[in-house]
Amino acid sequence: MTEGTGAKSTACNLCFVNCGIKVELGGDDGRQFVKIKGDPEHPTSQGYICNKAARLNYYQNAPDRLTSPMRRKADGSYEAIDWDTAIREIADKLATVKSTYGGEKIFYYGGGGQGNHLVGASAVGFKGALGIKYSGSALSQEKTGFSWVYSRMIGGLIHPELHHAQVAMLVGKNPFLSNGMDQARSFLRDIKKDPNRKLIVVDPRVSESTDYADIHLAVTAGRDAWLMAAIVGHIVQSELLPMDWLQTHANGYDEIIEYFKTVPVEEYARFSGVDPELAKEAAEVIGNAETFALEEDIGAQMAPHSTLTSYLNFLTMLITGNYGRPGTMGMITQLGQFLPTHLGKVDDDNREVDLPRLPVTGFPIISGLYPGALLAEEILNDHPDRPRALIVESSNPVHSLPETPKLRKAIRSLDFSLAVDVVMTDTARECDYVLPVATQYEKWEATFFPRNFPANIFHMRKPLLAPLHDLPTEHEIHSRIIEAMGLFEEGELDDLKQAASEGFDTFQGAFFQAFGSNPKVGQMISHVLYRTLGEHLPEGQSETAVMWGLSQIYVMKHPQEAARAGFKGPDAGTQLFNALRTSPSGAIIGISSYDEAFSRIPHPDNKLQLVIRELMDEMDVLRELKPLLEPSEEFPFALTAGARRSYTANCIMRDPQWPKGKHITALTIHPSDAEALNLEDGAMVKLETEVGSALVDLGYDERMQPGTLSIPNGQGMTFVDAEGEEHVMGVFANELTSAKYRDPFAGTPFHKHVPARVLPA
Ligand SMILES: Nc1nc2c(c(=O)[nH]1)N[C@H]1C(S)=C(S)[C@@H](COP(=O)(O)OP(=O)(O)OC[C@H]3O[C@@H](n4cnc5c(=O)[nH]c(N)nc54)[C@H](O)[C@@H]3O)O[C@H]1N2
Ligand SMILES: Nc1nc2c(c(=O)[nH]1)N[C@H]1C(S)=C(S)[C@@H](COP(=O)(O)OP(=O)(O)OC[C@H]3O[C@@H](n4cnc5c(=O)[nH]c(N)nc54)[C@H](O)[C@@H]3O)O[C@H]1N2
Ligand code: SF4
Ligand SMILES: [Mo]
Repeated sequence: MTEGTGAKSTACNLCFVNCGIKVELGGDDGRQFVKIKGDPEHPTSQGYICNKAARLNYYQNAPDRLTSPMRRKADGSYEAIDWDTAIREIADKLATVKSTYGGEKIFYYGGGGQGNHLVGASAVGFKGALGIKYSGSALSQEKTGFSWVYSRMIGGLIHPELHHAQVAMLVGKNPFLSNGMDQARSFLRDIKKDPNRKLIVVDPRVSESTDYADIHLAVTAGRDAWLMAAIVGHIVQSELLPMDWLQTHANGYDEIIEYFKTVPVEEYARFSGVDPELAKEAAEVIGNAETFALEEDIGAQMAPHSTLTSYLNFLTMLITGNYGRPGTMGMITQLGQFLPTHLGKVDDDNREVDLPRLPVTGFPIISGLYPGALLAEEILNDHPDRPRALIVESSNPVHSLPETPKLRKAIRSLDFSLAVDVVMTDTARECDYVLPVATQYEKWEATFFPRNFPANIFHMRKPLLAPLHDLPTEHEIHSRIIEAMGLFEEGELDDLKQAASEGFDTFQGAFFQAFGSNPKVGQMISHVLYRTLGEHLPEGQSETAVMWGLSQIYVMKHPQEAARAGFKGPDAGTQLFNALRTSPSGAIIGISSYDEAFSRIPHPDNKLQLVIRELMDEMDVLRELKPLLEPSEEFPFALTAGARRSYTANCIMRDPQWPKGKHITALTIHPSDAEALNLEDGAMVKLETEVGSALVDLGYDERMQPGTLSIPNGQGMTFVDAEGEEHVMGVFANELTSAKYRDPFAGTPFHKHVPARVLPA
């Protein structure tokens, strides 16, 4: 081992919090991550990291990194091919699909994982070049129901200020293990210590986070909607309502109040599995709080009635006036849209009209992202409008979307498929071509996940080391394919290149002029920026060019916020871009003001819209007290197919050596359920669902709710070690899930509620 070479700033890419870290490189080749610490300079993580970051070397220096383009042979095996051949063949095949069927028959999936969204920004121009209309991503299998709700009610993405709220509430979220918020464990410790603050957690399991709660509402799995309706009902019936505030700031509050006056609070609470007195106590704590903030996550978003639950969660916050004040929630400004706000047309009855839809299944498209759970169904038919090609970048949908066997078959049935990834993923193994790229630490990177409020931060990270084997970035791949398709004339971009060589001011004028006069510039915007401005940025920064474009958009959309952060005048966008390039631990990009909380609501009267008719209709169904998915005699358990544990990280870590600890892969069960089935702790068992079965080790877990089972996420992937041996660790969750169990509005799958049974192996 050689000595380290001085720590460099970057961010952890293992969850969407992206804590700032300092990495020391070393080892024989100088490329190993030998020491990783939290970065105290990072504006939001401030030195905090969790247990996972220390093991990032398993991502960066994975022995299964791909180094050459791969092409599938007739026998299903892959051969390495050179880059020129790969780009030419891929460009030809995409051009053929486009000319035969139209670009909208090429579907896109992915565009970034937990740490890398510049691929998605670069893909904007790539999709424009190909005429791609339909994109989906991991967000459209968890967050689109939620985004439909905040878009309809508020009109912009919000940031719940959990750290500053007097009362905080978590619904289906276990931040002790999953983080998913800044400095999660500090938040849990601080709120528990403070006698003036309270934490309410809704989780069927006695989770590692409920240990910190003042009130744990141990809802019966899948029945959050009844519990939240009871809470809103009790708040309304106890008249814990800020009537003046509602009159000034909300539409539809009168109808909501009338509705909830008749909700049978005790009956709903009891049906949800929660003692009615405890549910009422929680409602009173919320209704009497000075400030209240609620965050939900996939425990609710991937469970029955998920979109309705999101709606009830927002109603809980808004009916109590918890918006637009410190310690509540604020509408965040976005540099690059993480999840585009869905601003559809709504009729007089508060029902959305003309919702965009998928061409074959007709399923709604929210926030511009088609639901991944519908992808296989959309492909596997003989409808003339079905997709004919798929491009997957930085995602592993065969692993992460429901019902893997069906999706595998669907991808194989396409005319063309391409995966762009750092390793040979489960998805890549189904595709015609696989292109390898530089990792997130070998190129400039950033994520568009929302950050802090009111001071919003953005962290654009420098590469830590040169790409292995000179691997290209996605930006380079996109541009090479566009060029191989001959979409620009020879010399068509020369004026812009010349302008770029003369500096930012000249480039800005020339770019806006070209944007107005040549439609191809807008259509392939990221490609144009990359090949013009990008080529004149200092060595290695070309892939940041797209951020110059996004910085221009940001300062135009949010001039006051940007000005408060110091970016003003005609070149404010360039100032912001330069701040991003020169702030190794992240920069403040805009400062919001609570005074503008309502003027930013994009409704003509700047009011919150409390009625979503489609979800009020679904709310009526709750009166029947009938679960959407019921345990049956055949499948008596509700399986959480993919819980976050200490060492899971979606599909980012494949090496079975990366996790530490016991019970890493175990199917967990309450001991009372296991004993009734005569199954011993540690035994091998067979886990069966309607679509598949798996052998797995059983782990007793007193924290589990009886009647439920749980397996970790991110397991069952095929890992090839340095000797070429294949290893598989744990259960491949989506071999067991069915795409038919999904939310009727958003198509988000019920991964927290898969009907299952467990038998001796
Ligand atoms: N360690 C680790 N952290 C991660 C990730 C990772 O892979 N590993 N992935 C990241 C990603 S992409 C995401 S989206 C987040 C997800 O973060 P979380 O949503 O916090 O994670 P989960 O463990 O999937 O689910 C949270 C809780 O939902 C509960 N739950 C199950 N069924 C129900 C139900 O019916 N109702 C309610 N209310 N709760 C229920 C479970 O008991 C669990 O405690 O984590 C992020 N952080
Ligand atoms: N059954 C079940 N299914 C689930 C879940 C569950 O709890 N249960 N959780 C769901 C959730 S919340 C999520 S967010 C999804 C996540 O599912 P995915 O979106 O499929 O997973 P990621 O781990 O984000 O995928 C990241 C991919 O990017 C690749 N990669 C890493 N760095 C780079 C890079 O620089 N460039 C490129 N091109 N590729 C790179 C990685 O190798 C990996 O293949 O899974 C979902 N699926
Ligand atoms: S919370 Fe943990 S996994 Fe998430 S970004 Fe921070 S260090 Fe990485
Ligand atoms: Mo996620």
